Amino acid sequence: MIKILGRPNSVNVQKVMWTAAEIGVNVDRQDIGGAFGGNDTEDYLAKNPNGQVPTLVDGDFVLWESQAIVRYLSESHGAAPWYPASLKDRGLCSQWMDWYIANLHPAMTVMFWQLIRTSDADRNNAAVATAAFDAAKEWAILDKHLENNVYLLGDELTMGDVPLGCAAYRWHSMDIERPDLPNLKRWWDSLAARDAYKKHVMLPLT
Ligand SMILES: N[C@@H](CCC(=O)N[C@@H](CS)C(=O)NCC(=O)O)C(=O)O
Repeated sequence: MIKILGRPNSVNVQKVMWTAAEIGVNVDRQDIGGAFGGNDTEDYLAKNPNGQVPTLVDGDFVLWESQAIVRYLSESHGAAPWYPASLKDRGLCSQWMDWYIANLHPAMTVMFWQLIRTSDADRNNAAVATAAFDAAKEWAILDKHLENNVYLLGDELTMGDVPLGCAAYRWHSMDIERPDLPNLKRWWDSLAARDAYKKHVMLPLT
């Protein structure tokens, strides 16, 4: 069975676990990283030299980088529309997946660390406000796209929704000022109604 090494409250592990659940792949997830530790051992670093989670182990094949793992599972076990049949649609999935990392993840990380992992006394509220402002500009781009699309690629949920979908839970759950982005909210509400998303993504922020 495919193993996923990584703690369930990691957003990057969540991308992988949500994907696996949507496409019906049974995986054996093991608690590594964060409070569980185990990601600084010689054995773990031999698999993933970054000492980060997640890491996939499929027989003698090892893969790290959450979005590479999402693509690997989707291509090996998923079917259209989740793993789109057309090269162009797969390109569009990658576009949104990579856009999330490049444009939204930095600001989302600042907010998460400041609001969830930093004590009230030590919090840099100016940094939170700046990150929320920067992220809102990016979420507005997605909101505009979702004006005419139910999901990122149109009418069907695909692997391209995964990274932004995981981040959307955090965006709507953290104590920040959010502009009204109705299409984004409608898309996120539709994700939040899915069993696999509830089980793997909508976990307490810790
Ligand atoms: N680019 C990597 C980033 C992985 C990453 O930053 N993982 C974090 C958790 S979200 C981590 O391993 N932190 C250390 C730990 O959990 O101990 C990916 O997408 O897989």
